[in-house]
Amino acid sequence: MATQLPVVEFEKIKTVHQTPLEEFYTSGHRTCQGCESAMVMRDFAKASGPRTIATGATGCMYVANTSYMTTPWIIPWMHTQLGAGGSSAVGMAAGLRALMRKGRIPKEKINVINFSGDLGAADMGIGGISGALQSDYDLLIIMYDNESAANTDIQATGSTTYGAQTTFTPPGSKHRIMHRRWKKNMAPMMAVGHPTCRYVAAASATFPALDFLNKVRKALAIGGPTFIHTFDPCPKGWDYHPKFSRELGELGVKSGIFPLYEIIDGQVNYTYDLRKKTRIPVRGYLEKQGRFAHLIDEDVDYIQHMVDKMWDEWEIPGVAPFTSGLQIAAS
Ligand SMILES: Cc1ncc(C[n+]2csc(CCOP(=O)(O)OP(=O)(O)O)c2C)c(N)n1
Ligand code: SF4
Ligand SMILES: [Mg+2]
Repeated sequence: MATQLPVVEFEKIKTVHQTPLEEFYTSGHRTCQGCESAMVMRDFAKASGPRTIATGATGCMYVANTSYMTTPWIIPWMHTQLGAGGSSAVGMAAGLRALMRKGRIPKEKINVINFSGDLGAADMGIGGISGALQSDYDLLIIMYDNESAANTDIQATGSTTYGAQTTFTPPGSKHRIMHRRWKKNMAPMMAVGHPTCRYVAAASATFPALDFLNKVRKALAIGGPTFIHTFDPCPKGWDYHPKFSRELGELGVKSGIFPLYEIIDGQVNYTYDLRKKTRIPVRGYLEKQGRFAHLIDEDVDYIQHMVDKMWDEWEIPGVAPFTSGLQIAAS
């Protein structure tokens, strides 16, 4: 039986001035200048507050945040193996529940948050995350997506944008495009298959302001197993000057290549609703990044076509591609 915990109200942050000043991820890290994944760390810790325990799968956000004898974490933090994000969160939540049931620690809501990178979550750890989202534990899994295995020098993952140059997919004279897979649609995949998971979101740390902070709060307030996928420009892997990180996040959202939404109890709520706004051409997003420098017009047109299809033809625009139009003939 699940231990009944006191309900904690997480207030919505309505303006930038209402953002808590306290930091729980602070100096002492060695992430690159302009690293948006580091912003994701800072923001989730800020939004969730001091009664939080984090587990982090191997990746940049483990390695760059735990250089020898230094760490930016103020909240308790534990490293877990690459691909073990889901099981580490379940283990942590189960341990806390057992300690509370036995009266060893007071009954209170302690936020259990796992962060895993795109390789760690969408590829290697997808099974463990699925198991965690099918549990009845209070936990939040954040897939921070810098679109590569960044820590090991930018290898392609299932989350890398079509056409991107990575160390696994270098453009050559014979094959201009080596990465020919379309990005995995991770958040809806988690929402569709896990009825126990009442909150799933796709978020961006810096555009629009407060988007991610409030999504973390909503996930924790709704409780149970929850999942957020973030969109994290990475100056090293995407090959651009660090000063453009926020701008690239904005261009990615405004071009529609990374839709922002929440799925709460099966209801889709667009948090930057591109059904009602004019999308900017995806070219403006692609041409600012060295990883796409080898693309020619027909490649950009193809990516634009795929993004248009997502928004104009999908059953749930930008979220899910299913249609119910298929007629199966009765024999
Ligand atoms: C089982 C296992 N395989 C490979 C590695 C080597 N490795 C360490 S970090 C990493 C990349 C992780 O990529 P991602 O999850 O996207 O996080 P990022 O580095 O991009 O932050 C790899 C392949 C490992 N630590 N463990
Ligand atoms: S390589 Fe990318 S994800 Fe890793 S620390 Fe640098 S900017 Fe951040
Ligand atoms: Mg990554």
